[in-house]
Amino acid sequence: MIKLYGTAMSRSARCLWALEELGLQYEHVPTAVADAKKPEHLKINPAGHIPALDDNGTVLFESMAINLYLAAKYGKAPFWPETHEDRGRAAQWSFWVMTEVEPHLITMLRQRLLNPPAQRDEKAAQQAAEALKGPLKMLNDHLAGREWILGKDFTIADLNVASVMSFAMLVKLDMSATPAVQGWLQKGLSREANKKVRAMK
Ligand SMILES: N[C@@H](CCC(=O)N[C@@H](CS)C(=O)NCC(=O)O)C(=O)O
Repeated sequence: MIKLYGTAMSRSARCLWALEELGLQYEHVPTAVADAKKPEHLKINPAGHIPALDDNGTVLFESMAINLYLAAKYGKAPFWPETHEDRGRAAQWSFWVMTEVEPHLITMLRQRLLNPPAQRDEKAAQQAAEALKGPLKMLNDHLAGREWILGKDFTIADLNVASVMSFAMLVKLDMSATPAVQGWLQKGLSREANKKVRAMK
């Protein structure tokens, strides 16, 4: 049995989305963010974070690694691309969004939503929004003339990038200067598999 640890109100949502897109049977253990450092969870993920995956004894952490693993093991083309070149591109976009986009969106989340109101710093949120302009423009240029990141089909690259970019909706990031990103994100997040995850605990 596949087990996915982590509440859907966290980065675990992206792995739940991948499991749903792949149509896999799995058990969802909605470990809370606050429980990620508890001894029982540290046995599963010594890094003390959610999500974590247990695929019949193969235990993995890091959301993007989990998703690339699931897609490679259980996915078919086009979701898991057929060629090594497109698989490389899927990894590229996944690492890009994790390293160049997610840290700024997390800053915005903290400063606009997660921190107690008295500890929020709107200036830091605005600096993060400013830092996102370059990456967003780059993605916008890439999407021009393409339906999805790798071309005409929705793939694991779209899922991984859109799952991070979904934080932009929560923090009300102004994306009006990047309409291709806006349209692509709406389309990706409207998929049934993602809507199902959004209704989970
Ligand atoms: N890079 C990791 C980050 C995981 C992460 O920081 N998860 C947060 C929840 S979204 C967490 O576990 N926080 C609890 C803690 O750090 O104690 C991934 O993508 O899986």
